[in-house]
Amino acid sequence: TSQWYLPETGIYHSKHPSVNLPANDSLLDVVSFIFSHKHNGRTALVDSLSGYSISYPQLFPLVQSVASGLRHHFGISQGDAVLLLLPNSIYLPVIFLALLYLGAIVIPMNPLLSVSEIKKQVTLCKTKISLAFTIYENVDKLRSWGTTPVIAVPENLINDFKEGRFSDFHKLITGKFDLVERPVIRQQDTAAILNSSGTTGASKGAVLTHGNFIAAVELFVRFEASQYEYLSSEAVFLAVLPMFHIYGLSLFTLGLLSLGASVVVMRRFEASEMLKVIDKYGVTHFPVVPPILMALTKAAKGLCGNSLKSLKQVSSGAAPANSKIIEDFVGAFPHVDFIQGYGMTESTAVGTRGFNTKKFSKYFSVGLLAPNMQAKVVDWVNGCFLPPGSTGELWLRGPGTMKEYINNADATMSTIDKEGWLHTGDIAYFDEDGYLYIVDRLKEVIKYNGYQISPADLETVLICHPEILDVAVTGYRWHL
Ligand code: 4UW
Repeated sequence: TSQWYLPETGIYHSKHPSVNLPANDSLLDVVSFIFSHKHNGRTALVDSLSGYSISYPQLFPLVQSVASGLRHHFGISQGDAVLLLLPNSIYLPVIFLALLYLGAIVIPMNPLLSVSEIKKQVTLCKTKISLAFTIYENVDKLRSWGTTPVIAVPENLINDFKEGRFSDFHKLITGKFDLVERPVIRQQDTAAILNSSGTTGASKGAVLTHGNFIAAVELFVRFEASQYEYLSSEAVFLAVLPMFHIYGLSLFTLGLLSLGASVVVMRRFEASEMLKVIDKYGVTHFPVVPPILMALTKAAKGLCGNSLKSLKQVSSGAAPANSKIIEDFVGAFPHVDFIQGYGMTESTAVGTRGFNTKKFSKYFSVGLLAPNMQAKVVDWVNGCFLPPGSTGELWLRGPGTMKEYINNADATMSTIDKEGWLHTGDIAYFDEDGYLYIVDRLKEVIKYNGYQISPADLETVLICHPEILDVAVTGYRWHL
């Protein structure tokens, strides 16, 4: 452990060689090299249901068209805040990249949120919303609340453009506008604000900069690709996990596109459809949360022929997967490389990733620290820094650490200390090989299918019920 753990300082260093982060200022500069590559017409994004796709050569012109249309028709410019209330869609990455092009601030949210929940999150950001993209069903809801303009995004171009309801989006995506000039963007400029309940209390807006996402692209996605020869531009990823959550956002809208991989987009999780999609598109890589892992294992029992044989890697994270779930999966899919990863909204998904080699198959671990990352394991009673094998609160330090919680200096200060350590609220230990194990949670957060639920937010909802006088919500770890 001499190189990666220093007992004098209590600091764990990544075992990976460090990565030189690009000095480019804009996130789009960093991922834009993909647009100039020759991908031989390879598919960038494909809608699993309709088969409608966007190829790499089509991607950048689309991004430019949408960016220019947003400027000319809707006046969107640098620093404007734009809501993205969308399920997974091949257009979500296009819109996200177009907004980054303009230097706008993207606020992605779950499209299933109620208007009052959306309102609450927006109020929290104290930001004027200049525009919202959402599904057609949400348009009236948002307009009645006063968010104008609202652009309805269709599921795919082929069927939905016959109807007038998507005319604004149609204009954006087909428009021949004068190209707008890109503003000067710096790495410390805000790219997105994502909801997170952090370690305590109600939801907060985690401010993530262009520099944070550049770190996510380089340290989380591109570094891993450099380690695995099969994670090349030949890879076909299945995007079931939501792109409004940090895991899907950093992976499907940025990281994978910067590799030239293909992303098969499923709008929602549906077990039998998922199996068909894997075979139909020859999916090789599947990022999941533990409930999907269980669904795959269950499905394996009834499989015949070559079904699901294209899968090469399944990576699970966002919530604990217990050893039984993992053993069952690995037993059912011996040909698949299974790893876990760990990250947080506040670290822009940069954390740890499993690196299984023939010698090591540490399935129960969430992996090794990403390059350029440091950690401490801290006894939360006496503040001592703990060596490998000892369990304490995990602290992380690295270039993915968010700028702040918007308009919440107290929460920011209690989460990121003066030395830049992000207090994760997770209880963990490193083993003698530097692999991290998450064993429990110190913080107040409930994870449902990988989504965060703040106990404080639930209390706020419950207390509105006329028959409820007082309420206290607490997490309960349910062992499957
Ligand atoms: N095991 C146990 C895990 C694990 C975990 C997360 O909603 P957020 O803010 O963010 C996420 C991000 C997940 C993620 C990022 C990058 C990556 O490579 C990956 O690989 C699979 C996953 O979920 O919630 C953060 C909180 O979620 C818990 C933990 O409590 C953390 O603080 N968590 N991953 N593998 N628990």
